[in-house]
Amino acid sequence: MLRFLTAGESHGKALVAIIEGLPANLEINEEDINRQLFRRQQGYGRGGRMKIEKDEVEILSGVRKGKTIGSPLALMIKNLDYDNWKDREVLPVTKPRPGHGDLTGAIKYNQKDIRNVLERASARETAARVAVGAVAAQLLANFGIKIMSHVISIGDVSLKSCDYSIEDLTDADKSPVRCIDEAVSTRMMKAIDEARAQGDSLGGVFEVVATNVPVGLGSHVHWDRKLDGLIAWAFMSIQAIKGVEIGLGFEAARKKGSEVHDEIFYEKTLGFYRKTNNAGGLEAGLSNGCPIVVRAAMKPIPTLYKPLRSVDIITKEPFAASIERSDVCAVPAASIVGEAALAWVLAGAMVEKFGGDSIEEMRKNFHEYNATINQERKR
Ligand code: EPS
Repeated sequence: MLRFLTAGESHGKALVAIIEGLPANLEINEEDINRQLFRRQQGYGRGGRMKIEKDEVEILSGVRKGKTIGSPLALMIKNLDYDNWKDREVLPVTKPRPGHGDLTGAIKYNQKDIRNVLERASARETAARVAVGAVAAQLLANFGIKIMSHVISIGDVSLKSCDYSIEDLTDADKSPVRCIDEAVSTRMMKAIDEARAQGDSLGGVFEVVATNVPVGLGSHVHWDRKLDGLIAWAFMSIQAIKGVEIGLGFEAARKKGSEVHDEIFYEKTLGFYRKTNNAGGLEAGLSNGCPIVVRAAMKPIPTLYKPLRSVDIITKEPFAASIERSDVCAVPAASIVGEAALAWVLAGAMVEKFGGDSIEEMRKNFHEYNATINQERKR
């Protein structure tokens, strides 16, 4: 079983992650982890904090001579902003911001200083998840599985669903908003500028796609083994995500069954195949061999320059929340976190299915499974 934990507060010393259950002899490319961390820090609409941080991973354990050794991998990303905070007098925060975990976290954990909640609830934690996801993606690369993402909409500016193919997604990083259509990108940036000028924020939708996923990851037999359920969980757990769709998603509910289900065809050279992928690569909680397609909706960032009404937790006096700095839009960054989420779930499913204590053992099991499937379908 593959599992991970993260620790660290937004303005604490560092973020750390521990990954347990990786096969030994997996090559770990530190530069690539840093490349993913860099990608998460990009995106039009970020605030002042991203000018301070330059996320870089330090691998503390579990790797020797560039390869995993079977023991837990510990990763650390320093918070450069820590140095600006450590000698500062930090006053207690008593004014909860609507849309954050401030009020409910303070009630639940019996805190009189909201900082004890907001520091951990912060989306800063997603840097650790991206580092973990980058390791997962390196495992998946051994089996030809590739993960990509792009931004579909920001505010009310949206790409049309028929406007792109999976091959186009490799271009997403060229756009400051990670949208593959140049004209739509420009309109998205304009929308962000307008929101910034109004002291407001914007959410949006991003899509993550995994290709070359083998048939049969996950399982139909039990609720907590269903791969679509695990994917939805991972995405919903990303800060500010309010909705997840797989394949046609909510659109499927508006169509007839005959328009939704992907018909099955067979040819000796190809085996079983589909001409459509409305299921988004998942049927009954199992991967069906088609690309896995996940979309997630991110709410607008709740820290606003435009004051929202709230109530002080100590004095109970009403006030209008105002802030020092904030991102206006973090949907492009969230799409990179989404890649990490999908990489993580698929890596877990691969380890569960193909097991093995070393990558060699895992590869052998994978090839044997594929050989069996190929033999069966050519019968
Ligand atoms: C965040 C608030 C901002 C963001 C932060 C998430 O930080 P600060 O309060 O320091 O201005 O920049 O995101 C990151 C630091 C990051 O690395 O993504 C929040 O409240 O969630």
